[in-house]
Amino acid sequence: MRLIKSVALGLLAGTLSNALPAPQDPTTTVSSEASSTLPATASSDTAVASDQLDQLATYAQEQANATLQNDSKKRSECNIFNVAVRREWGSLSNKERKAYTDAVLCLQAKQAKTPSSIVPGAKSRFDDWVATHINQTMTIHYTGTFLAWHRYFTWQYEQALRNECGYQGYQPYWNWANTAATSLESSAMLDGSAYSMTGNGAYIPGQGNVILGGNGLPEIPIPPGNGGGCVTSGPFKNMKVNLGPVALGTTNGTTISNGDGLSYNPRCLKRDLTDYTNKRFANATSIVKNILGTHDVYDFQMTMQGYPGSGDIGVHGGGHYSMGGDPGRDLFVSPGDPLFYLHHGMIDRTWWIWQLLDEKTRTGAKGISGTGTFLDSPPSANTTLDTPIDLGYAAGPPATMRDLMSTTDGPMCYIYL
Ligand SMILES: [Cu+2]
Repeated sequence: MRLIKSVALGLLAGTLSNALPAPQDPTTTVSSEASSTLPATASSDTAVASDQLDQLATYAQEQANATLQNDSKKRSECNIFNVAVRREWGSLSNKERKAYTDAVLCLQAKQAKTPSSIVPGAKSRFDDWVATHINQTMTIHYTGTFLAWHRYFTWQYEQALRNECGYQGYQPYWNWANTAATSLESSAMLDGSAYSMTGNGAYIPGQGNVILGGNGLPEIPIPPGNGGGCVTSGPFKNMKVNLGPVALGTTNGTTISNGDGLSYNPRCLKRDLTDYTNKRFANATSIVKNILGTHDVYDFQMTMQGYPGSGDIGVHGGGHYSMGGDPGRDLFVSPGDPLFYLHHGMIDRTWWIWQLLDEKTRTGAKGISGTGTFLDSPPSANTTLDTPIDLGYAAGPPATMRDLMSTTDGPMCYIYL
């Protein structure tokens, strides 16, 4: 525990470089074992970063427990006895994994609440979430609401699984550091078994790069993965993606869309699991860099999403683009792949850990930075604690940013293990 405290204290005192061995950037470290296509990652440095991540998570748990036990200042009913605990997919039993995917399939079989006059392609309760994300994409990414909006979105999805589909567990998350250290397809989450989140798509040979960036910024070529086609196994083998595409990056370097993406366009779920992207942008070092290397929320959320022009797509883009496929590579339609919610579970966990290193500041007004539009274009008002977050037909009622800054002091009551 002493080391954990020193990590946090070092951060608070601004003496991080003295308190911790600096995690190395895997892209600049050359290992003799590295293949020519993957970023070289010295395993010892990765191990250091992995340990640091575990220590930081433990510290966050201790902080959260202390807050939950001391309820004099709290405005919610959340306490140490009723707090939900979200866990990593690999730590769930087969029974727990199947309970989760069964609940997702249940949501996909339930009628949509979105009127078909508004979103004709929304055919299921699951699609209500996809439609809401499509409709709000330009006002929830690179905005002041990014972190809180996706926190609420994921939490309401978890609530629907529990309240509408009888799921007794909580939202699992995908620790990118684990799959970056091994491979996506060898993980319990993506091995394609009946107890996975379904695996890769069928292999399509000869794919080219997906090109990100552009529009005046340097291009970021993302190599194809080792799938690309329809998924072939696991619980979501037969699922239909009904909405989109809106801005789907393809492996011939183009982007395709089907108008506003709201019409009915049923097709298979495609994946193109891309270890390169996971290892390059969402490894243990990049996660720790987010948490320890950033001192204000502006830097935290920009590092996470990637500073435009930096050539880095951050852990957020890293997770999304390592799923690949359709709708995984579509910024608008990405919640159409059920893996989205495990990815955003980890985004939220990373924010949660970072917040608990300086809880008062980072769950208050100073924990918000940005406006209501994508990179403030067109210019819009600053996001504040009073800014409403409305998930449309997916879930109500609207919350405010104030409700969403803490996972234990407001309408929500959960922590991460
Ligand atoms: Cu999003």
